[in-house]
Amino acid sequence: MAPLRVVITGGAGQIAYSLIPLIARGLVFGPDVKVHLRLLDIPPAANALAGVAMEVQDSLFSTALEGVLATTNDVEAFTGAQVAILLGGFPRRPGMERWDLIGKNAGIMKRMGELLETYASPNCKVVVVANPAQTNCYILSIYAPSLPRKNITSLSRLDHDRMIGMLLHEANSRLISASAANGTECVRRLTAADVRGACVWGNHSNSQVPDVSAVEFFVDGRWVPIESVIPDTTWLGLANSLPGGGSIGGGAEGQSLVEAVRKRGAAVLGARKLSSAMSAANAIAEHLSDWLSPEKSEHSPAVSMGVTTDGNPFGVSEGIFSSLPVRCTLGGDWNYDEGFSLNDDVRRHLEASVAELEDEKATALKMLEK
Ligand code: NAX
Repeated sequence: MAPLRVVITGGAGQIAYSLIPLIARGLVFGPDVKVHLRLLDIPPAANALAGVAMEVQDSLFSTALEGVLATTNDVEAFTGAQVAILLGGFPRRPGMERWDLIGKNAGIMKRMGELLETYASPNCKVVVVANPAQTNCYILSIYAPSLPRKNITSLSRLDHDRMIGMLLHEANSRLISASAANGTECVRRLTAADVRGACVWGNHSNSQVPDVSAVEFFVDGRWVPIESVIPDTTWLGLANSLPGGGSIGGGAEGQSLVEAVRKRGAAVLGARKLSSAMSAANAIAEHLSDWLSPEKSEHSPAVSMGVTTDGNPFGVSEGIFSSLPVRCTLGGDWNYDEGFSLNDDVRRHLEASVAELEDEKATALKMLEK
């Protein structure tokens, strides 16, 4: 069988550097799927890109990797692409307004859309990571009108995973303290597979809506509601901050869960002086593997994905892309998870996030007209 053609834009960037080994080891599309990687970057990054290609060769990734093309020629990179991972974008520079950034990236996405429309496989599956990720999906969908809208997605899995990570951190410390207090043996540590019902709705920005209202943990052989493990509803709720509470769940002192998830990217940036890369690459790998790997289970769990809002059952206005709960199905499709419903608090916050997405869309369109 011909290898799967996977284009990665921003191929010389830091997320690509963490993502390439995951793909090349067969951890994304399945161990039996051969991949031909097409790494694209812009001419000023050509040397760095060549260095990445050298390192790929030196890593002897022979299992899943059939070959690698490193190029600054976008037509060459996109020709025949069956999967497109769009990391390449214009970074925010000091003094730059958010709206300028949206305009610059809208121009890049316009070009990516044209490339997908003209040169990629007609059923190419796309994940947009470059920010503003959801609005970039919208721009792509305009300039790649033949591509089914369901094929265009954006990454909100990192926000989702950040929330799950914080919930697990908090749940495990409470379960371990409770078992120590009872004098019982230490309980089994919960892992991501022991959490269900989580979703991050809306934009990938500070307006995102981390929602734990339907979360359950698998404890002692049964699913139990989140409050029975973490009874602190102030921390869990959509309140903006805790009044002087202690640090729990791995967030900063006094932060609610929602606030900690929203600010996690900034916290990593503050600590590392570089934005999230390892966790972003891992989230992209999970997003793609849930969606496209033939290895996945028939009953995949609900996950957060940036998808078209057209025909969604949650009452989110149509014509944009937003993070919503979906279930991936075998064969590379996904459906909205209708098991989720919005409580009043979540709906109110989501409306604000959707208004921001509408605003970004209008700005991007205006900038493209200039
Ligand atoms: P880097 O700045 O390390 O790499 C970006 C690369 O893209 C650079 O090598 C640059 O030369 C290249 N590039 C710029 N314009 C291009 C174009 N027109 N065609 C091809 N390549 C182009 O950024 P990195 O840390 O890898 O992050 C990539 C993107 O992910 C950024 O836009 C970032 O904001 C976004 N993120 C999105 C996340 C999400 O959850 N949706 C989380 C992680 C990340 O912050």
